[in-house]
Amino acid sequence: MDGIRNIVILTGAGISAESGIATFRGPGGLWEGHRVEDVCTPEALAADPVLVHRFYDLRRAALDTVRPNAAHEALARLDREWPGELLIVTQNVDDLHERAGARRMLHMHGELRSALCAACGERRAWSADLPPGTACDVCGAAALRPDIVFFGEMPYQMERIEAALARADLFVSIGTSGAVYPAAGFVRGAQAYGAATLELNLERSEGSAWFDATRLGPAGRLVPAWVAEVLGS
Ligand code: BV8
Repeated sequence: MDGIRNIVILTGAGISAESGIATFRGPGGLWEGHRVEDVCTPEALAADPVLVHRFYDLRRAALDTVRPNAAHEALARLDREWPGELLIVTQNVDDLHERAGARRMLHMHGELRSALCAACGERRAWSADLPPGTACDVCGAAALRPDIVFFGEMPYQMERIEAALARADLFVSIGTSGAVYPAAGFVRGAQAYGAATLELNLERSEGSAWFDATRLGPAGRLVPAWVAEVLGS
């Protein structure tokens, strides 16, 4: 890890698996009987708002029953102790990174514990159920929706992510299948800027061939070991 100063880390559902949050595309990777691609779209929201709001209400409520695991704790330790630049970009909409103490992070696909007004664009913290037609307390429109980036919608903070990738000396991907873009393409972007790339995943992913190195195993074991290694360097 010599010469590493600026790190970008991408996390996916696999980092939360050992906390008891099901992944999307693993065995039985269905959410309440639905494929994420079928309910995570603006069209699904328009066609069946009750179904889509309920899909996210159930996942939001489940956050009260799970805790960060050793992988989240290790990344929070890295955040506290790493003297160089660090950005944790999560595809996950759970709040386990924050609850473990991570600060230098962002949610590129949105957050369960946030509501977005489809009319005025305001967002606010939200922990309860969010029925369709809930009124926005800023503009008054009955237009609050889950603050989630659906397929076909632009992920959040892409400029900030791209700037961090351009400065990265090391790009690490943890617990993601590499199935969803633009996140799945970050490894190529980082490499184009000269970063070293490392994948930590339970199994080979769709992007494994692009990485300089891939370590296979559960994040709860691999991530603390890697953080100890990089802090020791
Ligand atoms: C956009 C919302 C453009 C929140 C999600 C064809 C080619 C290329 C791209 C496209 C294409 N057709 C369409 C597209 C674009 C599309 C896309 O990529 N589609 C895919 C299906 C082909 N992308 C989009 O639409 C994106 N937007 O492109 O906008 C644009 C341009 C201009 C103007 C406007 C728009 C938006 C994508 C975001 C969609 N929202 N979720 C939610 O409901 O959660 S995506 C969804 O998948 C989740 O966010 C999730 O994070 C994401 C990726 O899944 P993973 O996190 O990787 O989870 P998965 O289950 O797949 O894998 C888990 C991995 O963990 C596995 O590898 C497993 O082995 C591993 N694992 C399991 N246990 C462990 C473990 N690893 C370690 N330890 C363990 N214990």
